Amino acid sequence: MTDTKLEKLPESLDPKNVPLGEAVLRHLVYSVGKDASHAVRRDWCAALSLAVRDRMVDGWMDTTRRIYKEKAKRVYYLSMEFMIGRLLEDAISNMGLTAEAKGFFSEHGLDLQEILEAEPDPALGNGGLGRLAACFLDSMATVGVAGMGYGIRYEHGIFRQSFQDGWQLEEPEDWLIFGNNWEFHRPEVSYPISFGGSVQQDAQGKMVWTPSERILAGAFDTPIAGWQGKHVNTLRLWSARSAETLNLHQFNQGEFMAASRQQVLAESITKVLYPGDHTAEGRELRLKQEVFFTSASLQDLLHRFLLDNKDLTALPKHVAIQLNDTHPAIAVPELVRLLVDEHDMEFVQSFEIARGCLNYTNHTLLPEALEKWPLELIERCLPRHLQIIREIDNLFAAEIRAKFEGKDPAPMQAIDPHHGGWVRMGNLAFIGAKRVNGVSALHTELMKQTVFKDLHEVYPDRILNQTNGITPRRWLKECNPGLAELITETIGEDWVGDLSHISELVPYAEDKAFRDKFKAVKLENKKRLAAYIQSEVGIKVDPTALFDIQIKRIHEYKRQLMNALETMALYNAMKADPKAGWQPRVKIFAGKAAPSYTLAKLIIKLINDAAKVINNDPDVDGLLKLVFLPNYNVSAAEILIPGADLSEQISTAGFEASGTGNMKFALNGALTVGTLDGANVEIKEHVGDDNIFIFGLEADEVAARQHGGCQPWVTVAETPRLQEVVTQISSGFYSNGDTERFKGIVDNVLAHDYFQVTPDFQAYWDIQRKIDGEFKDQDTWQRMAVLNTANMGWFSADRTIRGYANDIWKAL
Ligand code: Z16
Repeated sequence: MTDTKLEKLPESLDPKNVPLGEAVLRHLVYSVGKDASHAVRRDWCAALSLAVRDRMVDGWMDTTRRIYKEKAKRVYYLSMEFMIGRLLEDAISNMGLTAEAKGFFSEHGLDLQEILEAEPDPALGNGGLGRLAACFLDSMATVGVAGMGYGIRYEHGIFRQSFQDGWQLEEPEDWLIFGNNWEFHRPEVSYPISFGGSVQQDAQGKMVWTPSERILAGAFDTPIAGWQGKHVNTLRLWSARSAETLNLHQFNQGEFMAASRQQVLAESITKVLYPGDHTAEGRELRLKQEVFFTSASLQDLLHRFLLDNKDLTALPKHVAIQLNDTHPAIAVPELVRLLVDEHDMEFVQSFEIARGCLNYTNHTLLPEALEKWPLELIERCLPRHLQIIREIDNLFAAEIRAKFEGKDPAPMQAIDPHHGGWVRMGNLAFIGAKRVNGVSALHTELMKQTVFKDLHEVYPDRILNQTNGITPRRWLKECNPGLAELITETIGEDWVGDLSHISELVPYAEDKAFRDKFKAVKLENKKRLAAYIQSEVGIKVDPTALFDIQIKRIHEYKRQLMNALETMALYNAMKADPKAGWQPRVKIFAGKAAPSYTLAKLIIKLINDAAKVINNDPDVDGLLKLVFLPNYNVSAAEILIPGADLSEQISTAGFEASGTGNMKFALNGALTVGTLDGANVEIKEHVGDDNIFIFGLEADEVAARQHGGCQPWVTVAETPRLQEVVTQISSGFYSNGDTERFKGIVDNVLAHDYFQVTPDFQAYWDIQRKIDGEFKDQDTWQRMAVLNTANMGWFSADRTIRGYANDIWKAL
């Protein structure tokens, strides 16, 4: 640091002393370099972002100073994914600048909403896991946890989805193409990350790793302001570059490609997000991504710790690290390696330190999602880490043998020696963690009974639950301004910073005038959604129909197929008797399928093909529409969720760890049709049995059926509406007579049906018809809708973060 007398900046430089509009104009000209008369929306968006960012910086530095002064415990949230979505509205809203910004732009004949929409949507994640990390950033800053997010600055986020003849097409996403006005590049913050090579013992007996490849991790910081901007945390994303400089000699000889080889190889590490959501990606590049951001983050946090501490044994007192799934589980051996190899500590003590800081969140029980790496790959890329993993495994085995006589530690160890040898990252994370948590009450129980049964028996105090939550700022205040205003004018604004206050709405469920206003807001939101549908896919829908929405990644266990089959059965029934007084419905789907998930992509094609038939059939015009919206992302969710009447949460019981979309819908006054799965169970407890539509098999029944042989073809034969639909699909009714196209789906349902679509179909049909009836009684429906909004306070991510802070991090 330089020696300067300059401690406090002159008042005149404080951005708060300049009206926001003036700051925007100054940035437009002097930062963006555009004349107001030539500026396009994107330029205004850039100028506004920079002006708002200026307002955040003081709070950001204050927060840093306060953390130092108070020696607050630091929390590091390590996540491969942060699905942050657009940041400008969040920043304006949390900084209390909405009215000022709106006013300035309308004075100049511009619409703030349109300028907000010019911001690209950073989609640095696949689904719930990445969005949860983003909600946690907002809540850590709101609650006042000294938290920092660490992740990867992917050049390309999740692919952009479009449809070609109803088939999913994947195109690269390019969020950085016009620059990123939120981030601060920190060229001076850079750490080496090593791979390959070999390990030798030196004369003192110390292990010395000589890597064959070295890459640099560079830091990019985004400030994250909590509600009312008092506390501003940092999201630090790492970008890879080569440690080698350009080979000028080769370059001058005209060998341009060869000269740039090192750069290209290094930069490939942070090029693109892997698009699999529930599949472990066994590729070397994925392993390198995981090591890359985990090692950079650990080096960075150790460096920060050592700025004002000398004794690394005190690390667990000052630092808590949360591993978001097993993706950063290499942190267990990496932290030990840094302590032993770089800071000359003993192995056993180093492992105790690691086990004092690290915690692991599990997000799924699906076996195909549990990461495991071939020993051969770990040995080749990370020879020193493999040695340390073996040492940790030995220490763990000794601990088990000492505590439990006759217990075989082998099935619990990180290394599975069978079939060529594997490193099981879930086991490694569990062994190296102080606390392990699930993400809903049911999921945590199932963790104890299934994947971590044996480890739970030997460490019964390690597993605990932290039910997921969502930030009410983005998922109510910003995405649903109409409802937010109605709530605020009814009970005041406290709910934004403390969602438990929303329960003050409960008595208003009995107030007819309030219900009518609530319904009017919903109708406006449905009109906005109808306009969005019209512009995206050209389908006209009636805003007074029942809007029934299922939006999430496409997966067999989420059972979009069951919803689609029910839609086709409803179509048949309506067509057979159009005058039977049907409740008009709009069935809306959106979601991406992993590019390699053939069956999921076929389900998309089936829905798109069915939409073509149903939407063009005059017999059901005004009764039924089917819509699949392309490129579902955070921005689309912000339009879809406020416009929903019915939220589809119909996963096979026992398979959805929590769900968070379920919470967003219910908070925005949609009723849930769902199974007793994930957080649905807890939503039911909060909103009340009478205000939610629960159906279907329960988790234990599902497990029994999956293990015992069941015969789906028999069930289909016994379920006439389902039988009819299956026959139509296989005879080419939705595929111009092509009987081959959907064979993959039909065969799967008839022969295996692992996810229990056939046994749940009739119950699903029945409850949907019950829903039709209840929707017709709008007074009762609106009463239930109000009670959903009013009873969702507990699902704030602020509550979740307090839970982590109290039970896991000891940081409040
Ligand atoms: C993901 O989004 C989730 C789990 C997982 O293993 C991988 C990804 Cl990318 C989801 C769960 O499916 C969902 O139930 C849960 O709500 C979410 O993680 C956040 O915990």
